[in-house]
Amino acid sequence: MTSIHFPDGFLWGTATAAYQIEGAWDEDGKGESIWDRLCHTPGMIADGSTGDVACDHYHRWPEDVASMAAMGVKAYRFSIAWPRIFPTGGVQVEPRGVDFYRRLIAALREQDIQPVVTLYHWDLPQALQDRGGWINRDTALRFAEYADFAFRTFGNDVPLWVTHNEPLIAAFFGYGNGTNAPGLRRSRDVLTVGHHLLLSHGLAVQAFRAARLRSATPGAPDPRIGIVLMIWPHHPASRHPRDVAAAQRSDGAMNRLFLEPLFHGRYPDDMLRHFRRRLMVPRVAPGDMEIIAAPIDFLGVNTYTRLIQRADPRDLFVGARQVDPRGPTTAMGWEIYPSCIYEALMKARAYTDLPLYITESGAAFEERIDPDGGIADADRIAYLRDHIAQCRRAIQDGVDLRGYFVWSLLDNFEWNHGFSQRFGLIFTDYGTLKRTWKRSAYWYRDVIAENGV
Ligand code: IFM
Repeated sequence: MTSIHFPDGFLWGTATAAYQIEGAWDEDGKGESIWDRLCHTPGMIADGSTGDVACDHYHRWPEDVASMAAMGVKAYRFSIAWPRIFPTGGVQVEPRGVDFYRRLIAALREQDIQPVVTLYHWDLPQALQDRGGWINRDTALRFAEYADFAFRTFGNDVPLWVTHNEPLIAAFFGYGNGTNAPGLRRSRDVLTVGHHLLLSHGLAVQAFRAARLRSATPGAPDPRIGIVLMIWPHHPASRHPRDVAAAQRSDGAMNRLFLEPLFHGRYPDDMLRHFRRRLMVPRVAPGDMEIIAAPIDFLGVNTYTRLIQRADPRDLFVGARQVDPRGPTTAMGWEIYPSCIYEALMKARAYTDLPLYITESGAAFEERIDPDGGIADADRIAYLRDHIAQCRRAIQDGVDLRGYFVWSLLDNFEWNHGFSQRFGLIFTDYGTLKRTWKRSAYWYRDVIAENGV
């Protein structure tokens, strides 16, 4: 295989999210989140597990930071648990939660690892859910206050800020089909939830601009702000016009419904018409779209596979059903389709020429520790290699791609799949919480050192 090199300064990173790794769910004054509540509700998580302990990163973070330093990663994307800082969503600050993130950020900077901080990776304070959660417009205002606090507290030490991770999942899976927290099936409110998430993003961007952050590192660029969207390509199962239209609708719901408001200040007309027939109408107040479309500095793209869609009127939301993958899959059942990276980046570029980052890319496979103590995850190495090659292809075709973040640093709590899906470069033994580098971690260390594959 020929070698592939990346532009100088390309940001090689790893990614995690608070609920998936931290544990310590009720320690040091942390408030309950909607994921705590969902996981404590019997029957909601495939293997009956919870994130109560998860990877115990809350206590073992020095070891995890040391691991990243040894791997040579340039950036670490993690999220702040909102209820760790504001146990009930606002007003009362919990200083022990603030200290935890302050120490983590300082340790990363000491190792020359850039912190990339996501403000919302789905763990809403339960106290806000009790007042309607994201159906209630007030939650967007509370989010802006929390964001403002985070900017003013940690801002100068964080070069890249992300308002939301995959608002699509928070809206459709949290409030639509109920598989994710808060586990509601309120299809008529889903678009309003999505709208309030986007509105809260725009309000946070306003707070960010008002905070006028300056880099703590002399000569380094000042902190920047963006959002992370899930952008997966949607392909029709056949050339039949019904399937083509089905793929357009699912692309509309998953991708365009978020890209268009952020970059064009409006929702896609075809999707508004489609959803109106299903009595799904977002509650938009005058001025909201301008707030949502406020200029940002970069866009993060999470992409893992493609979806092949067939028309199916029984589907509640888009009238489309995913057909079986057309090739080998990961343990999640997701087709291994490296071109998803290229197609997702091209899709993003059709909306913006802002710098882009692949903020998540990775795969779960079934694996265990070999008798010799190693974990020979050749399938993950092949996956990452082929997906990274697609990043290079996009750069060659003019995409301003600035970085690539492997999901995930370590095996962790995969939401409603519990601990059954291992995405990590590092193996987590959930009994002892011992971490063991998989072969892919060593491989990634070499990729970073050589700035290429
Ligand atoms: O684990 C998730 C992450 O929290 C959001 N993006 C997709 C990952 C894999 O499913």
